[in-house]
Amino acid sequence: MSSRATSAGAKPPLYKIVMLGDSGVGKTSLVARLTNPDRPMNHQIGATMGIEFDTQMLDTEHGKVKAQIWDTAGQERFARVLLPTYFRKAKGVILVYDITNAKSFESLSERWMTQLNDHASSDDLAKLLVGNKCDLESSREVSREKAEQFCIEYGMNMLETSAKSGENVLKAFEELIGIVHNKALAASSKGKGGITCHNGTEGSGPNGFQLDEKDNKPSNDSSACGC
Ligand code: G3D
Ligand code: MG
Repeated sequence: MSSRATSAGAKPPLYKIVMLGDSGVGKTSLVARLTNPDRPMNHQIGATMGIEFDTQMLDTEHGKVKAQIWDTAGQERFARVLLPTYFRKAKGVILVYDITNAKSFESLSERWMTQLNDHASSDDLAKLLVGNKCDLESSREVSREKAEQFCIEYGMNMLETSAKSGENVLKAFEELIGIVHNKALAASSKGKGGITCHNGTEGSGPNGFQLDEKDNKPSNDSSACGC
């Protein structure tokens, strides 16, 4: 390991990232594909009824980092109540639409970007647009050009993925976490803080994510922080 953040016995930094997008676009399937890459897609996955998260170690150009990936139901009924908690201390967001469902793409600008701006400090937040279900090319309703236009408008990159085949799934999470980590390193070197350690303390500032990765409670672990 060669990075500054993961040198000499230090635990890798932990970043919270959140999945956003309409119900049915494949958010849960993308997370499952990332965390269990060899498992065939589970067609029994039900609509998520609250908030849940999973963690995954990912590579960046500056070494390994840990992503804590939050996933929620797309239903507005739940989302409205849960959004403040959902976005709290998030460092990155994956905005997901279904390339075979034009409505899911329109929801991004009509609903999800607004909620993002209302509940998250967007200066701080890295964003990636993901067009999922690219294995269903013959049913495509959203052109790449349209998605690219959205990216220009909102200032983010995009990838098309398939949770079914696995195409670009790892790449998408790695791309986002790479942006998040670079931002944190830049903030840290300016003395603003941004890298968060597993014990809930932070390298040099107040903006980190302070929940324990396992149980979502403040951590009591007082092990050494290597940030
Ligand atoms: P959500 O978490 O955004 O609500 P899910 O979406 O992950 O629950 O997925 C919704 C449905 O889309 C599921 O089908 C799932 O199998 C399917 N799906 C997810 N990603 C892909 C993909 O990349 N390609 C294809 N072809 N299907 C996908 P069911 O039938 O269980 O509703
Ligand atoms: Mg889900």
